[in-house]
Amino acid sequence: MKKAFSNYLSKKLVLFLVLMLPFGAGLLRGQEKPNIIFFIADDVDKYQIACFGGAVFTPNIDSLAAQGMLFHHAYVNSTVCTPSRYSLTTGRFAGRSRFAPYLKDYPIGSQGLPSFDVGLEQDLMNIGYTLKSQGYKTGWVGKFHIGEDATLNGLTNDEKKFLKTASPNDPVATELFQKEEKAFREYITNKGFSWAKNIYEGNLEDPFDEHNLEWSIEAALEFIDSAGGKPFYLHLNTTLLHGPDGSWEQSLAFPKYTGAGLIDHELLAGMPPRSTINERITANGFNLNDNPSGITWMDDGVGAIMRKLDSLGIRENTLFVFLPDHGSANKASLFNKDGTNIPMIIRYPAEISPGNQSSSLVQALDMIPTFYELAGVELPSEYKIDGKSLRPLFSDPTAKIHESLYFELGCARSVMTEDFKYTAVRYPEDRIQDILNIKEEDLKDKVMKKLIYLTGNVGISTRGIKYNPDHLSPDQLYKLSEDPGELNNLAEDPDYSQVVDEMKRILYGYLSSFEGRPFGEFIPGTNAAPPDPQVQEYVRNIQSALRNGATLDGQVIICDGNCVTTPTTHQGTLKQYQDFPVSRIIQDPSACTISFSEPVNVIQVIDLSGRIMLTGAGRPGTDFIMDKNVIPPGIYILTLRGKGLMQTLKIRIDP
Ligand SMILES: [Ca+2]
Repeated sequence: MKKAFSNYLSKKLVLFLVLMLPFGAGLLRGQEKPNIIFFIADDVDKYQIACFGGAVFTPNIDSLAAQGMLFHHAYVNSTVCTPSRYSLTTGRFAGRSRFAPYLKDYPIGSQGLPSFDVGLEQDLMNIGYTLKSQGYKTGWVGKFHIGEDATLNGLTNDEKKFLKTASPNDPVATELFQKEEKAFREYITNKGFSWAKNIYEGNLEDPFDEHNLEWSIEAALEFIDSAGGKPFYLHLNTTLLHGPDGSWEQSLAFPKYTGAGLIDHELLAGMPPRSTINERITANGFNLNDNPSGITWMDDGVGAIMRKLDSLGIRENTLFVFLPDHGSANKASLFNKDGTNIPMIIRYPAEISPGNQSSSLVQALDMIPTFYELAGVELPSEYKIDGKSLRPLFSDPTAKIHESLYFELGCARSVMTEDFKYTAVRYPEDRIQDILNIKEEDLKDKVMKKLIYLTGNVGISTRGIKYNPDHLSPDQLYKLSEDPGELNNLAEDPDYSQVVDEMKRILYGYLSSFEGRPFGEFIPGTNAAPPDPQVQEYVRNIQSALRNGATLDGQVIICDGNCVTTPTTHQGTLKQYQDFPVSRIIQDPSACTISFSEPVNVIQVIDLSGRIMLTGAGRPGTDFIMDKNVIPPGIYILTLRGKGLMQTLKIRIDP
């Protein structure tokens, strides 16, 4: 009722503005090109933002949503930095990349495995060049991480090696970081952006391996000031919240570490001092265990940009978009929860009335065509773009933009409708041979190697496998209305065979739009292959081990004999699970109690439908108690996050 009323109001408002247009300032405003701030965070799950339901202190992001539109069903198309950031810069699926190193790895005509080797093309068909050519000043600040390119005039291998063990106080280390940062500025401006400053090449590196949000925000504020009345586009990439929670807290103690080495003074960048973060979190009634400092720190950066827009009087005509490049707990998988489904917010007072929410299916790369439409850009015919402008949602949050969405990572491709998600994993022939070349007797020691081949790259999808071993299955179908956590694969269920066929047809529609890219039996060609029976047997063994309680230590399945370990929730010690800091689990009739050997900042118990049952924290010497009145006997996902730690484990609470 309330929503219907606000829709009614916003329609009235639009009508009013349309009627006003010929008579006054409305016309003038209509002709102004909007400024655009694309605030791209790193690895953020929805629960880490209060307006999406998190018990955390994020007042600025929440007010951004209150003044604009919040999206419940926004998705990224891939869940590691490089392919997602490629799409957020070009508006294209990463699998379309014509970046030379990607074409070298996967020549046209062969199946592509989009992950860390896609990158920006020489043809400048990206947001930075396109808006610049339309009169915009276009700026890049912060993290880059879109492919490694030999044309970059960066560090030599010897210099990189030196930095791995260099002291942060060594002036040579700072000189090298400055050289690298300068090379990236040149690289980004060569790719068509007007301006670039305070760049991190990718993830944080030794010896300055610490976040510095103020360093990014400082450059962002400088860029906004420098536009001087010209319309501007800012691609603002913070390194937060990448890395485990503990790393953010640690970084607060290093305000002079930057992506250009050591600087001589601490930056404020219009943000509240770092020293006040924790006291503000607790003063506002939040628990530091559930609300690690990094979340509020990131929010402070959003606040500084909002205040800058207000001080220049340009809030009304500035489109401010907040989203992360992907989720955190299930990054490197194609699962929605904590993977592809992201917290996305758009504030644009000129066209979006306050307090709107949309449940329409949208994807993050839709932002690029949205920006083009608002800036009045007509794309050249050679600019291939995916996605659609979200502008219809600004006046009608229920407008339907997409019938389906497409996802890609390594050997996996997914499509999603409002009701179902289908994933196909298809290994190309050369990859199948790599997998089969590992001898069975070597399985125990070489599981990691096998997983690398199975999952497309080191790290790709291993978190997804921990979450649900079915993530390795060649065909997966999940019914989202009943199973939003995508844990119950219905692909082999005869009742759903028609749905599988329909979802495969939708996937085929996407796949057939990629020129020169075969995929499995969908688009036959060169090295593309249907699922291999022998590989499937390996996959079934690994899945069976995981279902029987085996876990992954980093990228390795901890195996015992036949790849099966003891069940995970029985009374006794779990020390055999290295890196999983559980010292003991005690089951009694009323509760299951976990004791930790290391601090854990966030513990979550999630049921198989994706519902969070319990959130807490753990310290050595204190117990985390799962009361059976709160968590009835059954199977759950236990997620632990702490310093240098992110673990997900399936647990069973016995009656
Ligand atoms: Ca990322």
